[in-house]
Amino acid sequence: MKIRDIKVFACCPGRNFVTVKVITDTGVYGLGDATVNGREMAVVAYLEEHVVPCLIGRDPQAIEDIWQYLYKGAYWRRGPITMAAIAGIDMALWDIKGKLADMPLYQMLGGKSRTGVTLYAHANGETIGDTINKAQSQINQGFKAVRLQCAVPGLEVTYGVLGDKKDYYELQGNRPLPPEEQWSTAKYFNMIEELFCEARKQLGPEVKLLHDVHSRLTPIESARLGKLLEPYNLFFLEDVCIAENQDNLQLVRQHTTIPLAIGETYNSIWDCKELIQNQSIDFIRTAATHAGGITAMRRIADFASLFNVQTAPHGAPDLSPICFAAHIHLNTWTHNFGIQEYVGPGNEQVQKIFSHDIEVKDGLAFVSEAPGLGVDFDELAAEPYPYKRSYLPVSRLEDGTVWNW
Ligand code: GCO
Ligand code: MG
Repeated sequence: MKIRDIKVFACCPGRNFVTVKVITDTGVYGLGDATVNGREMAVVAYLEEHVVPCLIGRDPQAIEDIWQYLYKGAYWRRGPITMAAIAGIDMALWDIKGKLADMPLYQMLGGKSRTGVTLYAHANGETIGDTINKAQSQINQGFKAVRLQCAVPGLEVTYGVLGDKKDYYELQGNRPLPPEEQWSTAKYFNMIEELFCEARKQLGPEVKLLHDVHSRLTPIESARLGKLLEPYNLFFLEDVCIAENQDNLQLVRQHTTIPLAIGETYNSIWDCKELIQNQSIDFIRTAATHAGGITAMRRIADFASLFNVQTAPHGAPDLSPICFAAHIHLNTWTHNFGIQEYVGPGNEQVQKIFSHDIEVKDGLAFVSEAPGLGVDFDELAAEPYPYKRSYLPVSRLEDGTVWNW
């Protein structure tokens, strides 16, 4: 069996997605997600110019060999663009293998460790009251875990809050130049404790509460936040500070018992090796699309299991449903799985272009029994929605200094 062709699609059904389709000489094909938000066309060029020509004629069943060929063979290792390109191919090859074996991916990984995958929903509001009401409505729909994000009084926009936009697509899908947003750590600290204090009071002790700091704090500020929020029993605190220097999280750890989650931007096991082996985190948030595919996620999950670290894959709207499907398979198999982020099924166009039968009920996702990943891509339905340049925002402190967005 040989790879006959590889097609790379960039479409924008509300926001941009890069989709890889590996086609074999028998007609069986596989799909992968290779989307890097705000840098989509770099991955398309990397794939079309540097990867596709090397793979035509190869055996699509040699997944590990192709992964190593693209990783070690390129000399230039790691980095978001390289690893998303590898991920797109890797997912598609696992999809093909599943179709050939007539088995869903989770079965090939080792079978089920659980029946349903626990999801956390988002609640974001303009005020504390508004955020808690939205969390309540997610709980009413059956979610047992909710991430709370609230606008910071005194700042025009806040990460994770919609403002006047109707959904994440309108918020993130059409920004031909990067908007600039202000950040103030002092203003954030004036709001954040009250949000969780009120949420616990009003939502009760059972619901799992989560929060994403989106890397805005320094390590010592992160430690302070952890201590402040400890009484409200968070399930995890995400991206509390940057960990380019992996010791940062060790410093936070020395001061607080709040569970820590990090890793959505990591592109390889090397970015989280020390975080995991030093047990300076509790949840690793790598995504199949950004960390090198299913082959790499499997390795990270097994390594993390040695150190009591659980997986909590990234599930933002800039990961396509192909990545979501891969995560649901991985999460169904991974024994040390923790929780999956979930922002809903996507808009009508997304659902039409990427079809699957993953069932979401009472805050759990149930894996597809279809062979491979169990998701399809409708090329014709994607055609009316071509790629549109769109950026993530850039953050500045009130004095104009560029800060982490
Ligand atoms: C999350 C993330 C996202 C990112 C986005 C950037 O936890 O869901 O932080 O919202 O901002 O994926 O591309
Ligand atoms: Mg995040």
